[in-house]
Amino acid sequence: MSDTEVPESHPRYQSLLTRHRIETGVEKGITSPQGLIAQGRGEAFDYLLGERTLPSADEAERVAAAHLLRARHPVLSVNGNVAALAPEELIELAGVTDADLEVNLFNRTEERIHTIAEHLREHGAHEVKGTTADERIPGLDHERAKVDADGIYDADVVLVPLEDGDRAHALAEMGKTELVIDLNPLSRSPRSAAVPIVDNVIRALPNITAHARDLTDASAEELDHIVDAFDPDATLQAAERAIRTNDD
Ligand code: PTJ
Repeated sequence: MSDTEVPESHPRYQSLLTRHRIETGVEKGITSPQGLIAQGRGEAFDYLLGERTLPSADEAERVAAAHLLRARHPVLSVNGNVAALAPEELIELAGVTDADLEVNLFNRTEERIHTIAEHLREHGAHEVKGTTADERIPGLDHERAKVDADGIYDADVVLVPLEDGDRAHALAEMGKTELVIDLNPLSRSPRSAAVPIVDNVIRALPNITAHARDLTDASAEELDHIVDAFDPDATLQAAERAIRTNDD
């Protein structure tokens, strides 16, 4: 079934659409089979969050936009799930914030790296990093550690959607500012992030882009103020509260 064959009137339209994108991603060799399991976990949390962007997540998305805009070298890390779910949204955000796109996989194979890079180019990306893999993130085993020297290795700010906990921790240890999108507020990755974004990547990416557009003319002082006023723990607590009590 293609995207267009899901009836828009269906009460769980967005969720069905998302499933089909992931399924197609697996069929095309973009998403790993484990990506299906990650998707299932994400769906459960999204259901508990009411499949909406919480006010606390919207604030975190604005802060993420401010970080990307003031960064020396921002990079958007791309895995097999986000590539299948939101390729155009990723490319748009990279364009608005002048960020690099780098394919960086948990279950790394050269074939999947190239398939994803090609998929992004088909959706309009000019340059996609991740194929050189000439540097390593310290503290991780061989395949998961591979990054481009002029990409994630050099970046000061990295947006990592759906990252595994170990790598999120290792990137933070390298001193990088991590912006992590993850629907599970209890997961280790958002907990090691400077900016945890507890939202679905499908909603989060276009919203970060909208905030970035809004902040394009903001002064350096204004961006600093947005970043400095942010409290990551309060965001995580707000998301957990929303899940437990069904309240913002
Ligand atoms: O393509 P690869 O090889 O890099 O692999 C990517 C996955 C996601 C399979 C890999 O990183 C993995 O196994 O991740 P985990 O440990 O299952 O964690 C995935 C996290 O993402 C979970 O906390 C989910 O709740 C969350 N998640 C799943 N779908 C979404 C999501 N968060 C935001 N938006 C989603 N659509």
